[in-house]
Amino acid sequence: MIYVMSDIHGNSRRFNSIMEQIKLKDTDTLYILGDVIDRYPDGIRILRKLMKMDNVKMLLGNHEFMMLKALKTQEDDFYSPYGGLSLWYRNGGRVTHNYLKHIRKDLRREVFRYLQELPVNIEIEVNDKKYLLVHGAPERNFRRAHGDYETSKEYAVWHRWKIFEYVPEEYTLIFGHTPTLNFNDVVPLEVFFGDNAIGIDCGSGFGDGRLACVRLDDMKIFYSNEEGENL
Ligand SMILES: [Mn+2]
Repeated sequence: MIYVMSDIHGNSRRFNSIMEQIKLKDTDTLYILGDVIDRYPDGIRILRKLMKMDNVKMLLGNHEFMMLKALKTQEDDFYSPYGGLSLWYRNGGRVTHNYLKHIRKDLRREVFRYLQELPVNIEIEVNDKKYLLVHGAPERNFRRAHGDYETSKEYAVWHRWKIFEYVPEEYTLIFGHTPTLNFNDVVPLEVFFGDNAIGIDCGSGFGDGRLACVRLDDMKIFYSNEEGENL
């Protein structure tokens, strides 16, 4: 089975709730569309768990991108920011940074090395259907974009794909990054299904959000169990 999840944002309670429900097998694959870290405090812990799982494939999110940019990754000057620290902190990065300061240097380096290698888009096929997995937007749309981004990588992790924007022929886009309340005005947030796009960020990084996971084989959706939801 193929599962897709995004924007966990350090929330281990929600992450564990999904993992208990999907009971991932060695033969399954779980795609994580970035933004494992920041906002809630357990991002690095979850990330290290995911790194050890052979059946997990991850995309870089803008939060991991921000972290890499904000911190020098070479051991000698790990703590010296070379720009972007304030941006990262404004976006919930302080808890992640504090956690990183208290783990072993070699573990930090492992995390950075892993993140630096991550792709920003992945194409997959499930049941003869093609999917383009992205955090923010298809990297190949970069040329069509104006302004704001220096590289296609930066564009792919930061840009918020909009419903009228291009999706490559024959593909269904699966994206995180932009909470689905921008597409579906429902409470609690739900996975959004458009004509050729599926939005799966249900706001796990926020108090009133939840974490979603889609099983592409049969489009079954799993949501984190939230306290008080049955009241
Ligand atoms: Mn994001």
